[in-house]
Amino acid sequence: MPKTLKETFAAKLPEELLKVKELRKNHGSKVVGEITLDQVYGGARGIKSLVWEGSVLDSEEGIRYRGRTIPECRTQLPKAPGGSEPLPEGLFWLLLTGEIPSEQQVRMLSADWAARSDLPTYVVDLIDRCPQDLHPMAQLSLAVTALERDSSFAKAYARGMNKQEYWEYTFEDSMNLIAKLPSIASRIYHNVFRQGKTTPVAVEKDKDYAFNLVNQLGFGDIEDFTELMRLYVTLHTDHEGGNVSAHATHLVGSALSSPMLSLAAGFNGLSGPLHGLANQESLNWLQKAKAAVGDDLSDQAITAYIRSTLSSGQVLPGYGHSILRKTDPRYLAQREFALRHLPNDPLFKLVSQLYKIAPAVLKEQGKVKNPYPNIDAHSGVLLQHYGLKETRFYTVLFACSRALGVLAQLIIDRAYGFPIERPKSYSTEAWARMVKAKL
Ligand code: CMX
Repeated sequence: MPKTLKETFAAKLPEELLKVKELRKNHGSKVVGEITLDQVYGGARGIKSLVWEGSVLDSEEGIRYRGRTIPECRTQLPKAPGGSEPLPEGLFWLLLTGEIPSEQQVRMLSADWAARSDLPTYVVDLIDRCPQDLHPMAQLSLAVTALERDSSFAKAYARGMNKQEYWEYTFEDSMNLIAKLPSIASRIYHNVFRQGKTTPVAVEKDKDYAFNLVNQLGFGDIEDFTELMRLYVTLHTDHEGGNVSAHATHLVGSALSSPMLSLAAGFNGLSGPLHGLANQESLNWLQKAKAAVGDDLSDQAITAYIRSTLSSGQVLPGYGHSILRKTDPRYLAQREFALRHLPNDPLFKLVSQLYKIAPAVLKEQGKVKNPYPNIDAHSGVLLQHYGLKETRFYTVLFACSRALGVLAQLIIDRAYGFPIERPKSYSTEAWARMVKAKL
């Protein structure tokens, strides 16, 4: 019998802990950077202050998961029988352990998640009582917060557990959370967009995470949609530690709040339009653009429409990034999928034309540091192609994926015994004194 994920992580942990111990013992007092006042006032951009094992983002190349690029992950991670896109289960395994799992190990993880997927009645009732006009992300956050009642970490802490055990309870809670997300997400979807007239079908215990997500939403008969969701969930998991959802989960987790409360904090951050909500905003924008230009996808018509958005003081959703300075490879992976599966979709044609035109128009402004598309410029077009057209739901799908990355790191945080976070702050007067400025 091959090792389970928990056994694999536990087996590697002593070696990993020793590496960190030696690194800090021998180099702990070395200087690793300096900061400017502009960085302090500029959203801490570029300040090196976080440890994040699963992925590192290079401004030119994009994300690498445990050293592997997206194209490498797409070929190396195990697939579903007959499928060609990677299974997100494999990426979760890679993020947590640094190892590519075998097919058998991935099947074991799919089965483990499916077995943990049932929702407690009080969570179902809570979701069902939400008003339909409460944003699906707020409903998701409520449901995840409510799962706190069943947190094994919180219960063990209340009993008085040993610090060495923190990660094991965090692992169990994280596995339960990830497993339940498709059932929560699809319940919200049926309530809000099908007026509660339909309910999600049961999780199929012998199927993978992405299949169950698509199937519970009601699209299980579209095979290509399941393949898309395998890719989609894999691509949205992790984008190193400083983005809002990752950092919020990690920060709240550092107070030893349960994985439920930590993840809910991350989801609340993901709900912002400058972060995860950009996928909703992006498709809304594309639909408005299509309504305005009709079939005229000429360079002139598209340029004029982008300019009208920018001149009204709005951002172009799906473009720009705090760290990336090139086209997001996650965008390119989705583009490749679209070229293969939906080359003639009218909105995909618009997205392609935008990819050609928008960077130059954004550059005209003279202030945008990265005029190229990010992941959110593409995802909505793929979802709407397969019939999932409710843009208000899109960030929930992002969340079902992002949970994998931030919870993998939360388990690592607890295993490494990271302390509560407490950066130093100063008033403007105090900063001014520090740089010897007169106010
Ligand atoms: N459209 C219009 N203006 C933009 C822009 C865009 N897509 N991207 C950046 N800018 C503007 C900024 O608003 C800022 O203007 P001000 O100086 O007037 O405030 C200026 O260009 C400089 O910004 P920047 O340094 O290039 O970018 P930031 O690191 O400050 O912000 C981001 C990054 C993603 C918030 C920004 O590019 C943006 O708002 N993009 C649109 C929303 C979006 O796609 N978000 C998703 C990002 C991916 C994710 O987190 O999921």
